[in-house]
Amino acid sequence: MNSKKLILIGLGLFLTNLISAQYNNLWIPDTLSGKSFNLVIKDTFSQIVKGQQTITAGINGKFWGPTLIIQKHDTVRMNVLNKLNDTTTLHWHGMHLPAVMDGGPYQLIPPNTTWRPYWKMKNQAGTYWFHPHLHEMTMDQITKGIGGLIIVRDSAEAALKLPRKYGIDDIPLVLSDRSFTTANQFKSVPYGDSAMTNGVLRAQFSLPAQMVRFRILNAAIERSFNIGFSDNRDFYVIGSDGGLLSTPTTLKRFLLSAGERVEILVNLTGMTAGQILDFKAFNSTLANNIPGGENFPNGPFASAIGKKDFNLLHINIINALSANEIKTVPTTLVSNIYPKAADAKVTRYLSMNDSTGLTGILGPNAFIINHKLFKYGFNNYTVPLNNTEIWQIKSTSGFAHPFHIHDVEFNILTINGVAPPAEQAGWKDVILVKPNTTVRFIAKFDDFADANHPFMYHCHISLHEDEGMMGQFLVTDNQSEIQKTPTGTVSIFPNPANDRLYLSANFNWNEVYYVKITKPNGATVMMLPQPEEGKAIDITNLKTGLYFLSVIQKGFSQPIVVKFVKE
Ligand SMILES: [Cu+2]
Repeated sequence: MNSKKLILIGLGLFLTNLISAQYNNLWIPDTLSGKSFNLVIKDTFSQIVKGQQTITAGINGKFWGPTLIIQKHDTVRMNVLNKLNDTTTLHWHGMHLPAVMDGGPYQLIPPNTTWRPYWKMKNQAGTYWFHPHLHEMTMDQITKGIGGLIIVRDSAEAALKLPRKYGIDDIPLVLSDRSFTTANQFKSVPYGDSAMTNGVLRAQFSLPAQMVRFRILNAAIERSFNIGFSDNRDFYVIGSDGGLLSTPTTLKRFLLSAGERVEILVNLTGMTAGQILDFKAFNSTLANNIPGGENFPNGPFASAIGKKDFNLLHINIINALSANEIKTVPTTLVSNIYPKAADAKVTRYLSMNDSTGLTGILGPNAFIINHKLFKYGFNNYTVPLNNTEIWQIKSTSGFAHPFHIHDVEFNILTINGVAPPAEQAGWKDVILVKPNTTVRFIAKFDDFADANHPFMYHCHISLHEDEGMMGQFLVTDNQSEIQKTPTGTVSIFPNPANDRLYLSANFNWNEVYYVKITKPNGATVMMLPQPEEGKAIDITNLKTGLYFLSVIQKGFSQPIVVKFVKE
């Protein structure tokens, strides 16, 4: 071989490395499976850009958190320890559960406190997530990276020929965007200058030449992503927020808004190893009033990728894993039974508005719902337990807002009077309501929520939510007012205690709504929503000393307080 040829080969290798150096390998979050999950939220550092590390927050890690894999019908127990310096909350987005377990803005977890919610998984197989929901701090805490995915599995999904090898042909893709200071730190802004996939800038990943499944979450603060592929190939939507559709639907573009999830199949069969493909956001075609479609040259809503097309994942094709991998899209998926409009007991009329003149914490430009800013302690609706209801969301705002409601998965009846497109006709918990648009959806409300722990509905653009574009509702079979002073008594044994604590009450245990353990200085160390009767409270991790244990009875605002000593 002559030297000229060697130089050319060397140059070729150099260029290849240079090209791949543009990209960073996609990070796939670890999985946790089972019925009990330990989640530690903490401040940390992460190497996101070259040079100085970025101050981040993560769950059991440096940025974002593990993917929880949960079987339908299992009772799951969460041990959430807040090691941040600030109070936070952890909301189980899309989960059908009692409000006291929901992790909304009323279920505060102070620093160094363990919160132990539990619930029976009623959701069907699908992609859900969890994230902080501390009012006025949601945007900051999500920006730092706190969150994680939940994959629910069930027998109906397991019976289908779908890719489900996590991280191999079933790929979690968490889309967001960030801006950095010159010192590589996150800016808490509605729009970032760089797209981020699973916490990675300019992500690349190798995918086999076969049918591949993407579970895509929009975890951005404000931006929507108009997803598609660089060669404009078809993809197949198989699932929306609350589970699989009845049948797949073929698309080239899908507009995914903040908080929303979509599951798609992309058929890479027939491609050859070494080929490349880009998964992109085609945001240049978005209207100015769609999040991400603005093209401000400067100001708080300007960003380098506003109204532009940009990459979300650079895909390097590798050989199919075997000759008998899935190559076709199923013709049908699951049979979904939605509530019927005729079963609705009431229609509630909500509107999303521009609040010219109303001043929120972030200034006078807040968007609002029903012409009111969110106010702690103010209840907007009381839904009778087990009611089927139609909610109509009418936008008078000049900007599109992704409407999200807690507790239920809903089914869209109409958008501006006509049936929704197939990809939005399944179970949903977020819907982008565009200007001059009216969305009607139906849902059944069968989880309890009282004024101590209400459910929320809000715009899922965290900035708008923090500004007060939110409301709350109760779900109750008992319309009576919350009373102040409880009459019951609670006893603790053993006392002093070493590792396990048992409680008994002189009233029906089902009335126990909340148990909280605090130190004499008032600092909370443990929060136990609706602890089960006869089940020991594990206090192994408490330091020795005196503690106060408060029991809140359903329907009362003041707790019953008893003391105990940890030996
Ligand atoms: Cu909004």
